[in-house]
Amino acid sequence: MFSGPLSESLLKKAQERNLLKITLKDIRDFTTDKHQTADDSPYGGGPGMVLKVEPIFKAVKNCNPGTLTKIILMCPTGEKLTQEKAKELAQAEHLIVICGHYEGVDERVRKNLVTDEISIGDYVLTGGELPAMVLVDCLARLIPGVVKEGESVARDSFYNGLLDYPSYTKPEEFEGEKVPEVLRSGHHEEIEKWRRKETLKLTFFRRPELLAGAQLTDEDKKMLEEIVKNG
Ligand code: 4FL
Repeated sequence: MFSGPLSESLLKKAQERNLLKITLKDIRDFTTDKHQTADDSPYGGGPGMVLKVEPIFKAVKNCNPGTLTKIILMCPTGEKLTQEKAKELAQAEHLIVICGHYEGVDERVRKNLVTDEISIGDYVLTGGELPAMVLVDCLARLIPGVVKEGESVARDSFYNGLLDYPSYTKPEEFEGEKVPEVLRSGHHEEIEKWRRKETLKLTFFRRPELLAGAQLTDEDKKMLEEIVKNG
């Protein structure tokens, strides 16, 4: 579940360039019985299995956490991962990410080990492995040098709290659908205006709640009034 994403494109290059180091640990390697039991049935009964506390503690200790290390548990009950939270976590020198089990993790892991609990959305998966990869990918591209500087990151959807504007590339016409004239005009000021308006339109119609938290200029507000009036 990890080798695919970690050995592809940006994440691979970032590791080769020593911008990022990712180490994988298997909690089963930190068990003591011959069956390498990492989970057990819940106290109080009920269905499902719960990830055991000792192997997780041992695995985390084996990562040599320092006082500044953040120990993150991926779980559906965690704080929702947002670009803002990602920016905060990306400041840390050392992160340890624990992948939960869909049936649960012994509560003492959460209470006495974990510093941050993160959810990637309101759905349940078979485990926290893919969410961990989502988090790693999201944080990796915030490390200076991983994504070409100044380009993508600062302009991304969500980065400035609004949705991104639509993009086009060649061909100029596809199945009768043409690239908007203004983008081919070479008129930079008009292009910027069009893009800003498309950003505001998309955000207004799809994610209006994002507008409340955005920094809007007087020009933006005028454009929004127009959007509200004319669609
Ligand atoms: C973790 C879902 C983070 C969403 C099952 C185990 C999960 C998850 N965000 N589902 N962990």
